Amino acid sequence: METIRQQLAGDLAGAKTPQDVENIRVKYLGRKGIVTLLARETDFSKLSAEEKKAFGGKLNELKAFATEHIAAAVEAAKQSGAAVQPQRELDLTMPGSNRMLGALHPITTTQLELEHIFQGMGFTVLRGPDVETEYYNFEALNIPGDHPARDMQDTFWLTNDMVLKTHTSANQVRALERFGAPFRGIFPGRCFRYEAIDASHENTFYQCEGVVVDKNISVANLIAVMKTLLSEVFRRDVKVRLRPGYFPFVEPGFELDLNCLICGGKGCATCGDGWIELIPCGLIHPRVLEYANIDPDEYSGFAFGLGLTRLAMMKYGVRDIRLFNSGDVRFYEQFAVTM
Ligand code: FA5
Repeated sequence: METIRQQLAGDLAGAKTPQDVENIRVKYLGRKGIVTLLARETDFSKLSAEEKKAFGGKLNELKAFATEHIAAAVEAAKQSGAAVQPQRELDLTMPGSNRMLGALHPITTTQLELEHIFQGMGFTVLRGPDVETEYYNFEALNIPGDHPARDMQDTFWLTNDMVLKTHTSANQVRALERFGAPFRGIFPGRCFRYEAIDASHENTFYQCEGVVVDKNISVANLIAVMKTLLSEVFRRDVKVRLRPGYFPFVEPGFELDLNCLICGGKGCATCGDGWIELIPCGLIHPRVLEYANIDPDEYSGFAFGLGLTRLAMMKYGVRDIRLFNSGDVRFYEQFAVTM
């Protein structure tokens, strides 16, 4: 009986729910419960008067112990049950459960915006491959194998002599070969360079190339398109500067720099001297048109290679380019746009 008493106390201590307590009650005091059977199945006729008295007394004690402790546990379970009860009721004033929605990455948002702006100016949007031939990435852009300009873009070479596209200019001749002249198109895409990474340089970043080929295209057309682009993206006055720039696939070539919108042009860790190199551009070199089977005596064109990731930095005030590829949801959540 002492063993039964200890076992019962242990079971009650482990009971967590009203149902647990009910199961214990049945186990000990139910019709076939341990205590019930002990009383029913003991053959009292075989016991002496003193044994009957001693055994009966202990049995009654055990029954009382079981009844009392189980009743207390039932009460306790009821009380805790009562406490949780209201939470199960339907509360119509509760806000609905919040579903987490995916959102567009700020670079994607910027890219879609650019596509929209350029489509409004009659440009076709095209995509080129990330893994590119040496021919389209360099040769067809007037950068032969021994040309020092190859050093301007540290490149990831694959074992099959292909490269991870170092710039979206690699799409220029591909597109012109396919569509011929006249042509107006942009090619947003990912670029890869073996770079020393810092606040404004990544090894994987986005550019948006633009190409216009038609009769009598001049620098004036190029500047008009750049102005429209910048006013539509920023929707306020921004300061830019145009300076000569060298790229073998344009002649003349320019660098269009944006006055840094993070420091207001004072100079900071993002821009260095107050200016961000944003859109190199120029008139397409006649030799590139020839590579694309377009007669440079009949047609001329301009091209630009906008730093899309840097544009997103300026647009959203992101000081460090590394945040874009960081995978840190806390960063992305700040720009959440769902479409
Ligand atoms: C080029 O890639 C040329 N293909 C651009 C061009 C196109 C010139 C058409 C003339 C005509 P550049 O290496 O400067 O040029 O890169 C262009 C832009 O991409 C830079 O101004 C900058 O905004 C961005 N960029 C370049 N390297 C990185 C980098 N490591 N991380 C982030 N952005 C970069």
